[in-house]
Parts: sequence; C-alpha cells; structure tokens
Amino acid sequence: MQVESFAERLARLTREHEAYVTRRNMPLPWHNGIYQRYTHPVLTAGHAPLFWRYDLDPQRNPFLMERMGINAAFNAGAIELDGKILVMARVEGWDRKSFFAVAESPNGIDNFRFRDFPVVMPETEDPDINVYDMRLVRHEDGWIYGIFCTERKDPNAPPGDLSSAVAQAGIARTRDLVKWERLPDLKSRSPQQRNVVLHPEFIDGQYAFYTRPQDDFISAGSGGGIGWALCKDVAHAVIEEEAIIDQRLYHTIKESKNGLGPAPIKTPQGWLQLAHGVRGCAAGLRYVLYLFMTDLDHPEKPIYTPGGYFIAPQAEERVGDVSNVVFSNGWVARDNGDILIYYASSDTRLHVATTTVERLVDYVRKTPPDPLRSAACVAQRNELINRNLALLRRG
Ligand code: M1P
Repeated sequence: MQVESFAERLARLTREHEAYVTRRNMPLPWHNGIYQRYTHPVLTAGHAPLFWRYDLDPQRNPFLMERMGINAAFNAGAIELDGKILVMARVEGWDRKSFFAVAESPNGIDNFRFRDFPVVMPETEDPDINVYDMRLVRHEDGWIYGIFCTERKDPNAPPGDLSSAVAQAGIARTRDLVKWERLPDLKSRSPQQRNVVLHPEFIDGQYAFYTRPQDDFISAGSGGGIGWALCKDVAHAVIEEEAIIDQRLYHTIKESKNGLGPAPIKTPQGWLQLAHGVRGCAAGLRYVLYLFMTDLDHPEKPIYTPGGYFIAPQAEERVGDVSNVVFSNGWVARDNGDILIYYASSDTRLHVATTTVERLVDYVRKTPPDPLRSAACVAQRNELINRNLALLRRG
C-alpha cells in the first residue's frame, strides 16, 4: 500500500478528482447519421465529491479511508435550467440504496459536477425503501415534476423471501430542484407500476400519465406494455382506466417488457417518444432503446413506429452491475433544435448522445416498421437493396 501522509493523500485524491470531472468529452469519430456518441461517460460514481465519500477529519479518519463509497451514477432525468444542463441522477451507495442528486454542466457533454448535497426527498406515510429513475417534467401548470419509482418490500412475500418488492410511482414537485413537495403516490389498478411518466401538457383539462402496469416486480405478466391514463388531480393521482398504447410483441426488441423513457418532445410533426424495450436470452435480459412518434392532438396514438432499436449497448457499455442494458429517462431539447439524450449503460454510468429534432423526426418518419417475420424482413431489405443497386448502376 502506498505510504502517504493524510495531507498528501488528500491532495492527490483532490487533484485526481478535479482532473476526472473536468476532462473534455470528445465525439467518437464514427456516427450512424442518427446521433453522435462520445468518448467518455458524462457521469459516474467517480464524479461524486470526495466529501460525500470520505470523512475528511484527520482525527476521526487518520488513514483517509473511503468508508461511504458510491457504487454507481446512472439513470438520470434531465432538464435545462438557467442556461445550464442539469441531470437528476440515480446515485447508488455501496449499501445498494439509491438516492437522487443533481449534477450540472455548462454544455451537457462534460464538466458535470454534483451539487454539494443530494436531494432530500420528503417521504409519504409509507416510507420508501429505495427510490430511483426520476423523470423530470416541466408541466404547463408551472411546476417541475419528478416522477420516480418508489420501492418497498412486498408485504405479502412468504417468510424468508427477502427479495420480493412492490414498485409504485412516486410524485413530487419543485420550482428549483432543491425544495420538493411530495404528493401521494400514484394509485392504479395494477399491482406494480414502474417507468411512469407525466405528459407535459394537459389533455382535456386533465393530467396525463404514461404508465407501465406489471403483475410482478420483474416480469410484466399480464401487463401489456406502455399504458396511458388521465387523472383530474395530480395531488391525489388516481387512475381508473389504463389503455395500452405501445404493446409488447413476440420476437421483437420489446417482447419481455417495455417502458417509456423521458417525457416526450413536442415537434410540429408529433410527439417524439423514447422508450426502452427488453427481451430475454440465455445471457439474461437485454435492454435497448427505441423511438416512436405519437399524434400531436392525441399523444396516446402512435403515428410512426420505426422498427428495431435506436440505441443498444456497445463496447464497454455492455458491462456493469446489470450488464447488457441501456436505459434512458432524460433528454433535453434545446431552443436551437439540438437534443441531448442521456442514457445509462448497465446500471453503472451515464452517457450522452447528441442529435437534432430534425434528424429524429426524419428517423421516425422514414425508418420502416418491424415486419415481425423473417421472410417479411428479407422482403423489406431486398426492396432497399434493389432501389440502391438501381441508383448505384445509374452512377
Ligand atoms: O436493470 C435494468 C433496469 O431495470 C428496471 O427497468 P424495468 O422496470 O423496465 O425492468 C429499472 O429498475 C431500471 O432502473 C433498470 O435500469
């Protein structure tokens, strides 16, 4: 073990941390025309301030031990506020509990720094055991909402079962991402709800939620996909009817389950929707991201559904605490038409991909839907090949 004095060790850790959080993040040399990936993740456990992890008092912690480490910083909501890009990360301590913390960047691509304190989220009468995956939504009622998963031990689990849990949608609102008002959790007929998202506009004078009903904590069971429901009072959000608007489908990227990502982006052509799809394989569950567009006046009606995935884990993104996963619950559409997509890989770290509204609208409108059968896929690809070869032969 390196022998350093307390002061030397602290100085070195401080230098290394500063260099890490301020390193430039460059675009990767190749892109697919749809979006641009970057060299480094934008946020990791390593971004957590030293004063979150170490007791910096030499009397109390003479060896400068990292006693309260951070395991991961991932699935983040995102918003632009006062000219800065803010992400609301799911930060997980070494004790496996997640909490929310805001990190800010001047450009949304690098130099993300956590605010000094994590978010102090008020609880309901039924305390949360774990909270995660906040969707930040600037609603037309003037509030910024944070819709997140609140998880508690399943009260009906048989004795000895210490894994079964119940996931529900927690709802809180704020003006500044500092002071939060916690509202009662969403009530629905489904035994489990995760990946619940608030639509940013009123629909017929009501609040609208994208939901994801599930029978079980992990498996969708009879939960058919991404749901949609209206409710009059967000301060006592009760959903009577849930309509499935984006179904899980056999032998697709979303056969096991799916769930909406961030709140949709409004474009003149329709609402851009980003979601994750999950399929099972011998290696476990594989999570990818896909896009679709819904009708401007009826955000519950898909109008364009490109086939296949939009982002899948690649290279080192494929490995982490829960490998083979990409997940997104935050993106930012800027006034100049740029879009910053925050996606996390393998429940470990957060990345950005950049693109524009123009490109994503083009992508959703012109990418053919999944034909659902091998023969139909070949026919679809042959049509492309025929058109391309004719073009190439013409010169
Ligand atoms: O571990 C992968 C993801 O699993 C859950 O997503 P879903 O509810 O769709 O299965 C979430 O817990 C998410 O946080 C996690 O990234």
